[in-house]
Amino acid sequence: MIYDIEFETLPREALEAIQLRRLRATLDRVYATVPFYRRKFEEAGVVPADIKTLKDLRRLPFTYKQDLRDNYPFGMFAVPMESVVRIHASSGTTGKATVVGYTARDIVTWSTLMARALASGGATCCDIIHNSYGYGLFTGGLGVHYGAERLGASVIPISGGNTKRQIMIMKDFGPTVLTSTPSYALHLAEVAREMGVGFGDLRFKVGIFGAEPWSEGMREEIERKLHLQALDIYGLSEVLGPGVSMECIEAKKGLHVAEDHFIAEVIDPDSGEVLPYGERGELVFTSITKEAFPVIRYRTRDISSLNPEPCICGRTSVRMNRVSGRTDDMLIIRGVNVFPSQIESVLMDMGETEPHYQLVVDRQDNLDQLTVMVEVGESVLASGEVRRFQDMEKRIAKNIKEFLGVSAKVKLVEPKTIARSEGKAQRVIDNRKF
Ligand code: DLL
Repeated sequence: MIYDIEFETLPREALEAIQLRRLRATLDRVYATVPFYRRKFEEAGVVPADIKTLKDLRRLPFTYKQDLRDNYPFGMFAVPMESVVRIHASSGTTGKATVVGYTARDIVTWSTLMARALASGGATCCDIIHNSYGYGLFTGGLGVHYGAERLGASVIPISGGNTKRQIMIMKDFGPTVLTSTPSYALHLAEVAREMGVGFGDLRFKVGIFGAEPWSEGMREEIERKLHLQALDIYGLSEVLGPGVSMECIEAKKGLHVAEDHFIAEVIDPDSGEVLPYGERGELVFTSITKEAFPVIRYRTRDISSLNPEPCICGRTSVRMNRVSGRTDDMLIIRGVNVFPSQIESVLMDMGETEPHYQLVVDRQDNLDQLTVMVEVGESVLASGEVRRFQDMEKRIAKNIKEFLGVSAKVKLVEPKTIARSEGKAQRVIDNRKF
């Protein structure tokens, strides 16, 4: 079903006319209200009035995650706080998280886009949605929740974790749509099997999975183990949250971008040049309807390509191909975004270990496991007390959990055990298969 039949099936010309009108209004607004954008535009020698066509967007400077951090927490909001009704943030050490805000109208926009997304996965008001995305500062839980309510479906706000209870609720309440990260979906299947519950006996027909990279191979595995159709949903807090793009159940081939709200570009990450349709590069988004937190040419670091071909579902928007990786070293561990540099800060702030560390990521029972290997100095080693090492491992793990919100196993190792490199240090060994 197409939720927003008028806007989701606009002829290209009409869509572009809307995009240009909304883009220009957004540019006028950020120039007037966000000192960061005014300064950046001035440095680039452009004023909003210079943007006369959609192609002129290329004249505007990019916005980076670092810009958000530099303006922490609310420096890039385009409305006064009294108009902000919701705040979300991505994980990060204190002072480094990226914080985003929404006006009441932004929440309506977001809910509508999420209702569209759920509907493009075949959900209707008759469905019961089991929402295992985390509720909290992360946009997944509340994003899906508001969309489900807007669609008129019944939503179970189960959030993540407490897996056995989730399986019990699935048996008792009979949900028909599952929303979670793809890795948690596989974990649910595993736990259900251990409990003697077959997904084939549950009522699920579709699962809407995202927030982390996954592959076609993983789609097949999920569909086989969970007896449902697995669809991909994409988004990021800086641009909106979930609902920036979503696959349709008819084609299951590429994610329809909500182009009446976001302009998508794919660029060469090194030169910054805009690439033609079909070529792979870094996704860049400009929001054209958001009030509290508009973003202009935001560099997502996600790698994908755009496909303008018409889709059998009838939607006319451009589709982005599955995100195949990132241009930076950000890891997504159980849905939490983690930069190796954040772990490094925790280690360095504690000052008890050497600056040689490595992060090993594995997937056990379909759950991500992060192990932080870090060298201790000769003097610590000389003390030779096992209890002291164990105590230190526990304290480091506790600090990582506290500052980054991610559970890690910490393993202290002897001096010079971690391979030294001549070029870039290999900080991460990611054994997960996407
Ligand atoms: O992960 C929003 C979201 C919630 C999307 C629920 C889908 C479902 P952030 O925590 O800000 O927001 O993380 C955004 O996650 O830049 C990508 O690197 C990655 N990501 C999100 N969706 C996908 C996906 C949410 N479908 C970052 N495939 C993004 C691959 C994804 N990576």
